[in-house]
Amino acid sequence: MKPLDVLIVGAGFAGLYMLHRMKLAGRSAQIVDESGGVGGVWYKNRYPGARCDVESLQYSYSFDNDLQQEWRWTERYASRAEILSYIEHVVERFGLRDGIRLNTSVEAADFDFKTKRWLVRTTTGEGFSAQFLVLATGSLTMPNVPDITGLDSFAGKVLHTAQWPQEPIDFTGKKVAVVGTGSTGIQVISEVAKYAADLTVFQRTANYALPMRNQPLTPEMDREWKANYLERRSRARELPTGVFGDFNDVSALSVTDDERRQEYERRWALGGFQIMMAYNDFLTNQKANDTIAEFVRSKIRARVHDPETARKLLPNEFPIGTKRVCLEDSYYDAFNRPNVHLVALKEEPIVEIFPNGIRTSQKFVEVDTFIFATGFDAITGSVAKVNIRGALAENLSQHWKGGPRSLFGLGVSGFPNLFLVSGPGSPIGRSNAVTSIEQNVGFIADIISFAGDHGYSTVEPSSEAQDRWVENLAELAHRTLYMKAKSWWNGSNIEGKARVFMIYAGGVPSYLAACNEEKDSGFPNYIFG
Ligand code: NA7
Repeated sequence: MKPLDVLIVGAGFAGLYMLHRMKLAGRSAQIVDESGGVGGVWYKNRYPGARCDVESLQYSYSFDNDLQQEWRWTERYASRAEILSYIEHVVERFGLRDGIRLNTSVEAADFDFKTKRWLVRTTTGEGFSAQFLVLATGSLTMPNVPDITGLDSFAGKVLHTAQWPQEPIDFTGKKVAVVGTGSTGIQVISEVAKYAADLTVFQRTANYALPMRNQPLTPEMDREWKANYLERRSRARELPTGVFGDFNDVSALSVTDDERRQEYERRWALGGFQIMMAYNDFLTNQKANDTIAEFVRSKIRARVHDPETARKLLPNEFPIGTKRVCLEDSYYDAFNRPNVHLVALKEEPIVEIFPNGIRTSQKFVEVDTFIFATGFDAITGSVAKVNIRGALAENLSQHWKGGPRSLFGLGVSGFPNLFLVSGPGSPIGRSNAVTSIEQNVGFIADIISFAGDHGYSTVEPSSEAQDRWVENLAELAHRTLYMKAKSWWNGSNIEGKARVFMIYAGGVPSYLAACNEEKDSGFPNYIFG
């Protein structure tokens, strides 16, 4: 077994930064990743149209000012290809390549109480003995494929957006069915609509999608951001989602209808999530939420020509923002094309899939390619297939059956020397993932150093502190409207999964304050041994 200080699982933004920090600290560290390349979620989700919905200048590392000053993004919102080039650049720039073992999955990890080390078995037969095990396995790792009667009998191609083949697929002249209209579905539909002979979209719940207004990043825009990078990064950390923007800290109900409408129009024209920052109570006050939800519906009505299709596309089953709001530039326009059709599954359910198509309660649709954009068993799904055993009788996945338990989303009582980056209970999903990752990795690096400096060989959260954190999470979520939506944030997108809001709902600043206080007071909520 190869001895290491730290074994890191996952070569996405989180794992790579963890490796960098461990190298800087002089620790022996290694990444293993099941994929054939680095990039994590960006490596796997290679469907056409894949793009990040956080602006490229923000969805990038901030830990190295030379890196952020020198890297030149070409678009306001980066495509998957550009993000992957950036990640490859980071790997080269910081000399990380040698520390990454690809095509290697962890099968089992057991904490050995005699040696106080994690003994880790991988699919390649290689074993590791590591003092610390860091799961940087991402939130959106385990694809969800619905169990539809007859799917096995389908004679054409079946694709899931997160398990896309390496070779490009030509949809020209094809009869395509897309199931799912989340962020991913909206992107893939916008793109495939341009080529398919026939595209049928199967929508279970209509979603709110705002204009992305993607555009080339001009030299002026680039210069302006870079001249203010440090202040903007720091201001972002003071805002609820950790994303820099014009956050207006007043209630939507504190202004007149006219003023509010003007403000929504102004921000609509700017694009992106700017409109979600127009007022501070969209997620806590149903009436405030109704004002913006209705504004968005009015924009959808105006975009989609056929009134019946527009009606089906109107989101009205959950408050806006209680599951990830989507961004689009041509999604609603796709439904104005003659080759694109919409099936609203709650009005017209699927009956069965046949070798050459699909029958709904109202018709038969010929299909030669199915695309499932049906999301993920998110956040906890990534640990489900790995047998991780600490001090408890059950493994981590079994331990989380009733809902995940952790302290800060970074560690679990009963699992010594195990860390998670952006685990359940952290602000992941409700924040700029890259900046949350950097902060999480920084915290983990600090606690590992603290343990080393004080001669401790083990560290884990105390069960009392963890109970308090879990209670606090539930309390924060219940002060919001988040539980009104079925989403991957609260587990209700997966049948049988515990319905628990898995994300820290108190906003980035108070999460950071809690982590900083923990560190500054010498990690009192951890047990060292
Ligand atoms: P999401 O946001 O979980 O969306 C999944 C979509 O698939 C959503 O429209 C679901 O409908 C739909 N779905 C899931 N199961 C079914 C079945 N059985 N039948 C029909 N439709 C189904 O995943 P995404 O990949 O789009 O986005 C994940 C994150 O990536 C996103 O939040 C961003 O952070 C980036 P539902 O709404 O549940 O009725």
